[in-house]
Amino acid sequence: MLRPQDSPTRETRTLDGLWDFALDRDGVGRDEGWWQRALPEARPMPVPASFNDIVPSREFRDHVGDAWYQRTVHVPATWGGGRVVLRLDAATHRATVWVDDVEVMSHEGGYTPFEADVTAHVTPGAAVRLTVVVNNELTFQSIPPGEPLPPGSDGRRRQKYHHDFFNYAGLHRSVRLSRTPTTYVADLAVTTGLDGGTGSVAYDVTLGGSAAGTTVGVVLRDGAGREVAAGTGASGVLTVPDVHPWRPGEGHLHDLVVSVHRGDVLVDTYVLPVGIRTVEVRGQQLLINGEPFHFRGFSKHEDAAVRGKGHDDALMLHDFELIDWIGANSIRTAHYPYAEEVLDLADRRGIVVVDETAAVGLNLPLSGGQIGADKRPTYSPDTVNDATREVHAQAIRELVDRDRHHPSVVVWCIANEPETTSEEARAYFAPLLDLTRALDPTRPVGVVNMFLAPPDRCRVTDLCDLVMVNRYYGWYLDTGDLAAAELKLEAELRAWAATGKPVFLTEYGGDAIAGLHGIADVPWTEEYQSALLDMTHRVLDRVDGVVGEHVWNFADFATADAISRVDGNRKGVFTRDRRPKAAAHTLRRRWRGLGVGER
Ligand code: BDP
Repeated sequence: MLRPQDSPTRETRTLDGLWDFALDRDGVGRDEGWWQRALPEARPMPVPASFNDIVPSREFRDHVGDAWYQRTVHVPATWGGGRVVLRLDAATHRATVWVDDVEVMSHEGGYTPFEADVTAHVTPGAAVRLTVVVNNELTFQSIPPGEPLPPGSDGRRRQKYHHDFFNYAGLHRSVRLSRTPTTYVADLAVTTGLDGGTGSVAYDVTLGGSAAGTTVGVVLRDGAGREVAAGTGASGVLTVPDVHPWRPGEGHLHDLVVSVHRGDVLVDTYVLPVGIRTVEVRGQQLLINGEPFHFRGFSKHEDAAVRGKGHDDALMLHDFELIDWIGANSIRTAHYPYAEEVLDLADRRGIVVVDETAAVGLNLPLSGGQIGADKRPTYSPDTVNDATREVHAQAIRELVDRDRHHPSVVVWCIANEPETTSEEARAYFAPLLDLTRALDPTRPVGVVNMFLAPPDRCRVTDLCDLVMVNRYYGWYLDTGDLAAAELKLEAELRAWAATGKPVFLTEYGGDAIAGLHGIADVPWTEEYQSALLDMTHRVLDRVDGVVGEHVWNFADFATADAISRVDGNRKGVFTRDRRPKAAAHTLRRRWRGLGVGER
């Protein structure tokens, strides 16, 4: 699925802004056909945003079930004779969409886009009623999983989930209506290569509509707009002598301009930004353009006060400025695919990305912050099962399809901290890893390992291209005893390194309440958070085969209520409103190589 864009032959309109909104408290909207008329007791709701924190009430924050969005959409009179497409960049966790009285699409999964050709249901020059019902229920057959709890004392529905971030829901990203020609570029597959100073771009164009009498041409332009290669035909390989590659820290992009002609008439044109670069795991190194790359950075979250997981350009830009300020070179999209705008910006700024599905919390022994509280097997006919795996496979297909053209993305991460010690876990993950490689043979793929599955017990990491481990020595283990933590972390990382694969510490860190200080090793203080990072870095610098360090987390973020959480998870190096804690300066000194007293 190609993203909508403006071009000489295409036009797009965003439908962002205030929509009408109604919580479906009693779950009656579908039976009563709410899409057929104005929503009952509608109130305004911003798109994009989570609905949970807009209204100051637990009813909104903790709502479980359906929530309805509606607005009027005017279809431009100039759009006659074209194809009209409605696209939602994300609806968390699933949605059904109506144009007037006609159901046009449904989608499962909260973090990938979906679209429908609605040409037959709209009239250029007239308005339609657009209705979306979003549902936030989590089950063992959703990604991420969850399950219903008995109703609360107020009679309201409740649910439980195993991941450590608030279950925000709603229309988190843009909604767009766009017009394309009826013969159009429907899909593009691009693979880049490098051979010394020569780059290559293999391309394959799929046309939609009637291809009769058309010719396809491509032109590749460098960042300065100069034509560096051209080709004819729907597929081929472009060769670029003296290529300017995309590389970490320098997001040089080319534009691949695809044009479809019928005779002399331009039928459609589509422009895809392309970064010419290679990625490879060789021995214990991860190579970008043949050069060893060391990940320095963070796992993040899409999370902010008021708007929850709603995408916001200002916050995104600010975060990238902070990433630059601190000297990081990479991020991981924990624990779900982020807005496409984030990857666009990472491409342009040369920030490297580990791109993750929303498969988090497939681990029942680790439940509600307690280990061993839930005795059920994670993988069984009644819990995570074959149906879950199919939903998970679809999430992988949609992630790879959406993000395969981003040069910033160098690793696929298909799950965070699942249960991986059982035979069932191996049987669950082996086909998913195979699927990812079949979809994209050009990038390494992995599963993030958690501490209950050390090297001698994990049954999944040996199937991965690299070792990705989250470790909280000094926090959840050896709390307050950094000397003990240092010994254990080193022993474990050495054991992982002995597997012969590159080792990436994908999470480490501890909570700190900004402004809380202490002299000795006192957990929750800014000093302790910094000391824990310093301890970890000493270990990382001693162990060969380590290719990366991603601190958990970039910023404090919201979670479900829990006695171990103080208004959310405080492992941020920045507060939720992006003020640096002491740890931010600690990291900046390391990552920018600053000497004592330098700022
Ligand atoms: C890790 C999880 C992450 C949590 C973190 C924590 O991957 O989602 O937020 O622990 O407990 O296990 O802070």
